[in-house]
Formats: sequence, structure tokens, C-alpha cells
Amino acid sequence: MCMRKFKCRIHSILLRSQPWVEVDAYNAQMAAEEFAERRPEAKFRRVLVVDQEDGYPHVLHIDSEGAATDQDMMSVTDCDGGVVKVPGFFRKHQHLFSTLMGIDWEKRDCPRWERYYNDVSAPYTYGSGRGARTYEPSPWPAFAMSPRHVIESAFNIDYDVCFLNRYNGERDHLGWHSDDSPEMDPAYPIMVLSLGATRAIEFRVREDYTGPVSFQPYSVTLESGDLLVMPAGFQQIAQHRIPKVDRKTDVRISLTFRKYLKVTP
Ligand SMILES: O=C(O)CCC(=O)C(=O)O
Repeated sequence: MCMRKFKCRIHSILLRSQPWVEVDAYNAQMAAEEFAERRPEAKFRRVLVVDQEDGYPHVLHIDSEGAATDQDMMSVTDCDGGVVKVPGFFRKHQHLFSTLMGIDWEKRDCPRWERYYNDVSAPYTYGSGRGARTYEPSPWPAFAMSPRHVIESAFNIDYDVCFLNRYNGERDHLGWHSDDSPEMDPAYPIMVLSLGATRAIEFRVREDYTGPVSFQPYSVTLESGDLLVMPAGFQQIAQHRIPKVDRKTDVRISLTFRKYLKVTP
């Protein structure tokens, strides 16, 4: 068995400002254990380990004894700039997609269709000034509870808001923006579940951001069932968009899970 080089860091789906630590090990599990030993002060449970030879990422769970086990379900693609893609996260994506094709979609003054579900009957305002649009909530329907439960149990987070977008074809799109409306709690990651046609989501640093994080604009391809995690604090640094496509494209639906800042009874 030959030693390989791995890079490890805490996987917290929080803003990933922590540095990578290089470790020599025989496999990802041993790399995670070595990392846990070197960082005994860190209160973490998950470590992201990337094999430097084949680039394959693993998320490992560290128990109280420091032993690591691979969390298969969380096979993560690590992207620059802080977002995480979990390919094939939601297995029943085709069924959910068919159900969602049959719901009542709202068409506002924008090149896509929308729907807004919220546990706490509070409206949501997107944008500001003349372009601002306010969405009245409806309670979560049963079909949206299934991905919600899968996400909540995988990440140990409770969400109360689900915003849905439906892109009927290649011309439908969503322009550059951050999900930074004041109702949303920036301390929680925003999760996007992608269904139907494959589309790209693009990221760039905000023009008004003056902090230390920096990355070149980049694009992540989302296939049906993939989950994209935008970490906590990411909206204050970056913008994202769903660009138009220059070839025939079928319907895509996204479900965006968010947390409200104040839950009012
Ligand atoms: O459709 C997507 O993947 C992104 C949705 C989004 O950016 C939003 O709802 O703010």
C-alpha cells in the first residue's frame, strides 16, 4: 500500500475560510483521523478530505474517539469560492419533478415562473425599489416536505421557507443577485435542489464587497437531483445567476430552501 497525499479541512457548510491541511496517508479515512489528531482543539464532526491524486472528495464523520467513517451520501464536489455540490442528492427527483409540473405557478414580471412556501405566514420581498416584488406565502404542501426532511436530516438544519423557480426553456433565466433580503437569516446556508433539465448556475464576487475573500467568476452544472449548498455568509460576498442557454433546453425547476430571521407566531 503506498502513502498518498490528501488535503483536509473542516467541512462545516459555513463559510470556508479555513485553510487546507496536507496529510500523508494510505486512505481518506486515515487522512481524516490524522487531521483530527492534529487539530484536537477544533470542535468539528465532519472533515472534507480530497485525494490529491484523483481529486476525489470525501466527507468523513469523526466520532468522539477520533475515528473517521466515510459519509457516502455526502459525496461532495468541492468548488472554488465556497459552494458545495452534492451530486444525485435527492433520489426521487423524477417523481418530485412530475408533481411540481402540475402545481399552480405564478408568472410575475420576470422570465420564469415562481412559487413561494413558508411555514411562518410572512411575506417575502425580492429586490428593492421599483423592481421589488412581494410574495405572499402558502403553507408547505406535502410533496415539498419530502426533500425538506431529507435536507434537514442530512445537514441538521430546520428550514421554514421554500422558494421555487421554473425555467420553461433556454430563454428563461434569473439575473445576477444575492439572496440577501432582510427577512432571511444569513447565519444559515441556502440549499438549492435542482430538478429536470441540466442548467448552469454562475457565481461572481459582489461589486460592493470589500473583504478578503476573492475568486474568479465560475459556473457549476446542476443535474436533476443535485443539491447545491451556498454556505452561510456567502450571499454577503457573492452573487449568482441562472444564465440563458444557447441550445434547446427542457424545463428545469429549482427549490431553494431558506431560513427566516425571525419566526413570528
Ligand atoms: O434556480 C436556481 O437554481 C437558483 C434560484 C435562485 O437563485 C433564487 O431563487 O434566488
